[in-house]
Amino acid sequence: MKTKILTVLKESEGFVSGQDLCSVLGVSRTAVWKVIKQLEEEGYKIEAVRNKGYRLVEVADVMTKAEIGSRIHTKWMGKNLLYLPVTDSTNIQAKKQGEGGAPHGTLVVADCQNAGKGRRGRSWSSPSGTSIYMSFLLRPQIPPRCASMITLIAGMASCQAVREATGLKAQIKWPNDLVVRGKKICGILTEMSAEMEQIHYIVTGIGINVNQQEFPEEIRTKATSLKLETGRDLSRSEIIAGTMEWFEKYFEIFLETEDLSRLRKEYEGLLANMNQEVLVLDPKGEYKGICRGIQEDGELLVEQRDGRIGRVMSGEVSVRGIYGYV
Ligand code: BTX
Repeated sequence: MKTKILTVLKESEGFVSGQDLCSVLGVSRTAVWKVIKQLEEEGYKIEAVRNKGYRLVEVADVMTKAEIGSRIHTKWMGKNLLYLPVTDSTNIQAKKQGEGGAPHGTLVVADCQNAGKGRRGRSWSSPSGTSIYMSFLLRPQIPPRCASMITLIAGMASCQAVREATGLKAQIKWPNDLVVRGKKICGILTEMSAEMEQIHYIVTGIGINVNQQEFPEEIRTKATSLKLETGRDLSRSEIIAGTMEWFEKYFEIFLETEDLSRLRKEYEGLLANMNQEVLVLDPKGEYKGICRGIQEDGELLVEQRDGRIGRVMSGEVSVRGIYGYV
């Protein structure tokens, strides 16, 4: 009911009478009043005027299940939503949802993680009250070798959502980071439960630094947040909902071909490495080259000195710019 009241208040330009809210929702005036009080406690500013009703004055960065739910306008992505004020890691929780039979598109969001995970045992700094930690569960009928492409699609979706909400020229650092002006604002971690031929489920986790103003010493020089880059507070719920909408759209295009052939050009338009010199940290030996985009299966194309195009598989190597982080 809270989500419905919020949605009605957001969609109306002026006041909504208490009577209208009661009849739309089929509940008593007292029930409506109680929900309005709860919303105020969560940080919404709601004006209540006798004979006029209620009006939503301001929504800054409220992050609750109702707020996120009222913003997600998708067919299936993020429709089943689990919100946790504190958790170990949303990826761990989404995997539990996967084991428990939760539906395709289930989204887990937390305000704080105390065991946020990066790749290969690294950790993800996850303080409360400022940033986005979200993981979603997918049950696609695709071969396991296609799973790594989901990270790239999640990168496109979050990049577009960040651009829309901030106006910043966020870019993708292949394969799993977003950067703004050469500094990291987002990391993506995809995990999979599968057999040789069949995927049970995939969990993709996205962490975005939104309103953070300080970072731990060890990442201070390479991390930034959307607030530090724009100078204003941003709504985490808006960025989460935007990511869900873009992801659903891109994922459906991906499923048509089970590769990135129809998304490749758009991906390359968002790619920070595009036509830049990169250093490929291949375990068999480092080499430098120019990034020439991606292959249909998501591998990075790197033109070497002799003109040969090398293909870099995600997971095997890291790609760093030669000057600075990107
Ligand atoms: P990664 O291994 O590429 O990046 C981790 C590295 O990034 C760390 O070793 C550190 O140097 C740096 N780092 C840590 N925290 C931050 C931060 N907040 N901002 C910028 N740089 C940072 C990238 O792994 C994948 C991260 C996924 C995080 C999400 S959050 C929701 C979901 N749940 C979960 O446990 N992980 C994912």
